[in-house]
Amino acid sequence: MVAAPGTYEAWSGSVRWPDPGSSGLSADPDGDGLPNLLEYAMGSPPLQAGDPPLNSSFTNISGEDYLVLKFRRSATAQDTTLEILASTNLSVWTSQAQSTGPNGFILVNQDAQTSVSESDADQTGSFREVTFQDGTPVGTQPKRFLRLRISK
Ligand SMILES: [Ca+2]
Repeated sequence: MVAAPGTYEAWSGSVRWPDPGSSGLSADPDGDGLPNLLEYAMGSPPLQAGDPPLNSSFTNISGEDYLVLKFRRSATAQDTTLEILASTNLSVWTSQAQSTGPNGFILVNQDAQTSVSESDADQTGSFREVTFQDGTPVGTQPKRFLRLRISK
């Protein structure tokens, strides 16, 4: 049986896993802290440890700093859901934006300053560079956190 294109199973079938136990969704055969599901969804090599394909920064708009999250995602995966969430206390998280399968991110939080954009940065059509800008100025909160949740 051939796995359907754009699925984890098809991706996994294209990797030369060192042993059968290293191909699972939560396995981390290169030991870089990214389980295979994240390597798949973010388009990073599962057998070659590297920096996490995600970084955060600030942008200043009219004197206020806002958190910015940038990461790469697969543009071909059909079976993943990516969600950006925000929190002020690491216990209550609110959804900010979501993407299902190859579809672009849709804003859940409609705050005026919240934005999400995607580009075909490497011009291959295989990946999207996602830039999310939080809509809450960090100066108005004691703490502010963003996270990316990936599920299959
Ligand atoms: Ca890994």
